[in-house]
Amino acid sequence: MLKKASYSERAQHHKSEVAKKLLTLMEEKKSNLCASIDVRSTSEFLTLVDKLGPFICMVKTHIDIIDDFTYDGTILPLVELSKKHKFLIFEDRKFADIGNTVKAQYSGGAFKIAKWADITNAHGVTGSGIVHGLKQAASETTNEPRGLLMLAELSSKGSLAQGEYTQKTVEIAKEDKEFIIGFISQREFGGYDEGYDWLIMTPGVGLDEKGDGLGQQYRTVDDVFSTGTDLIIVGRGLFGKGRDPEAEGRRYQDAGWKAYLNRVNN
Ligand code: BMP
Repeated sequence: MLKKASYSERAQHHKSEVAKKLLTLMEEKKSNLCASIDVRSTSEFLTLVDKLGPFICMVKTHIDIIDDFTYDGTILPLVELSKKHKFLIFEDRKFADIGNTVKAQYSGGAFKIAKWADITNAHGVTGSGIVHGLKQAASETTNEPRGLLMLAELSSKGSLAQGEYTQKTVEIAKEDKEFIIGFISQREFGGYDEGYDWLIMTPGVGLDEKGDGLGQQYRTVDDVFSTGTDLIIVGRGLFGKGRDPEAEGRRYQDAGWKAYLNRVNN
């Protein structure tokens, strides 16, 4: 079993304002659950966010799959809900272009992600310019703190993000201790000796299914915590067909919190 400090201890020492905020909230709400609300309509999206709000520390969006998206109709109520229930917002944009292009994609277009998402993520495939482009966009768009996750590994079958690619992505993350808060990955990458306290956020988590027939691979909550996860990302396990989002929200929150306590107490 890997040993890490408690969320509240890590909040005290973290160099990133966003990471501090998130870790504090996790301890306060006793939740390391991020709900991935991948639905196509604004009303279904907001209804699910409101139902799951009490059980989660973060909402993960794919804002570009919402058919009736408008900034005022989708984003403003989402931000209101984030204040009502106290959670952070993570837009799972998976940026993957040169710095100059991602800078415009992050701050502009219809979505204006940098304005409302506390956290977003990027692939390492184009090199470290992507980090500089996103960081510039954040500072030119808002005074609110923003954080970036690097996609070091993916949950899907046959993912090419492994071995040397993953290691090189971890190297990119070392370039910025403040803006880069951690990884989307299936395990942790150490870094404590060098002064990094990366947050490990893991999708592909499910307590009932093993996969989805389209390459997704699910691991249990205990399994991902045993390899260093700090925060579990769950989508269809919470609101898929026939599921009661409130009951599942509580179930995954409890499972995540137990796995966390087990790690810090042992
Ligand atoms: P679900 O729990 O319904 O399988 O959803 C998982 C979510 O996490 C999706 O939004 C997907 O885009 C995202 N995701 C993933 O499944 N695996 C990864 O490695 C990275 C992801 O962002």
